[in-house]
Amino acid sequence: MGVVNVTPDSFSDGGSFLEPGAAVAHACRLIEDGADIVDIGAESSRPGALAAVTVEEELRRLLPVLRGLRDAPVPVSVDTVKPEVMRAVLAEGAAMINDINALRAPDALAAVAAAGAAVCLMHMQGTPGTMQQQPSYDDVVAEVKAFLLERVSAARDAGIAPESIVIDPGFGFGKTLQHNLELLRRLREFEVLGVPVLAGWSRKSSLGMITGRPAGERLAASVAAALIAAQNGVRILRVHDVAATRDALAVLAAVEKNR
Ligand code: HH2
Repeated sequence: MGVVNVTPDSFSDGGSFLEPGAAVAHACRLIEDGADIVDIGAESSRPGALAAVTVEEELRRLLPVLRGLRDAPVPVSVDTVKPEVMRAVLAEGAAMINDINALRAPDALAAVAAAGAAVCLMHMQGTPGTMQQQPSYDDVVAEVKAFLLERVSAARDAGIAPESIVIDPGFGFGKTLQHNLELLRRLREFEVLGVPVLAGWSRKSSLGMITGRPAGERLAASVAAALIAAQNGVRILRVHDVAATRDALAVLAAVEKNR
């Protein structure tokens, strides 16, 4: 899953693709590089993000990009927490909603169910404004798993097809470095939920803590984390750098094939 941020303030690429033509061109580049899904987001969820984007502004950013990708050869996902935005982008051809809030907003479950769309349900402790202040768990894997199990049940009960549901432990969303590493190490345990697991480690601050590098210099660390996630059973990797991640996955696939 290749990331396209149509925002002025995303933590690693804010402002680069705010103009619709630039966003569409970037999405096409990611598809050429081998992305199987592109994920378009118009509201940053970076830690400490406070200024919520209005529905009107989010749609003003998203709709021209979706129109530009109408004939894209891969499904387009939209990263949003707002049911009004979900309904509008699904009507405009988006195939998937990627919700860092796991469809907890009133009417979000119904919006996805009505369109027969796919969804990614992500775990987050707190809200983007406060989530990194004091993340705390007794058992991070058990608690994230219990939350996702409840959200998968809610999605199924709302009429979302089981084969259209993906889960994500939400790396960096209300988690310390140690929480993120514990989840990465134990990703296989999420397979018991019976739906594909998605992971997003790309350029995240935990990688900065490990390497001491700023967001723009975390490519090697991001690829390493993606590879570990893939080895631990993750089916979808949400990344900014598709070509490099593809190469790493090709090496892993070659090793697995001749095992
Ligand atoms: N991470 C970000 C945004 N959306 N969605 C899922 N499912 N999983 C993630 O790990 C995830 C996500 C943050 O990355 P990015 O979109 O590059 O930054 P920003 O939120 O600042 O736009």
